[in-house]
Amino acid sequence: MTETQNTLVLVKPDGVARNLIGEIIARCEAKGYQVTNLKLLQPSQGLLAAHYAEHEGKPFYQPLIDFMSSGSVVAIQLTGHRVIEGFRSLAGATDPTVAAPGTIRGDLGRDWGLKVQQNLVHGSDSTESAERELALWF
Ligand code: DAT
Ligand code: MG
Repeated sequence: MTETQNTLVLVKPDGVARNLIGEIIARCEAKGYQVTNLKLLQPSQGLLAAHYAEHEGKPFYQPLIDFMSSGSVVAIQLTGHRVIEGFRSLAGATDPTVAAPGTIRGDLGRDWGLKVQQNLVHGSDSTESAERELALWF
């Protein structure tokens, strides 16, 4: 049975700065998913702290918050059957050096030797995360 599912995709500040918004959305649309909400914003510290609460206390936490507030972010609600899993597959592994070629991070990302990986996109990792994150960003 076809159940519509939503996920939160973020084009991170590195993706926006590198003019990859269109390329990233094109890959989502080419896969067959639908963009059902979208906005460009400069996220507040509060929004980012709530979004990344699970990572508080980790060594990359503050660098991650600083990086995510360093520029504009595009927030996208992406919709389709099994889109949460499907977008994670399109995005590839967290570490862009080992992310498979063919994925967004594998094709377009690299390690810049910084305290936090700049890997172009975020995608929700479960239905619970997707619902929580979409409520935060939209
Ligand atoms: P993902 O974005 O693949 O879901 P995550 O939720 O574990 O990964 O971490 C959030 C972001 O934090 C990730 O996109 C990049 C950064 N990050 C994660 N683990 C890291 C690490 N070990 N070193 C540097 N940055 C890391
Ligand atoms: Mg994550």
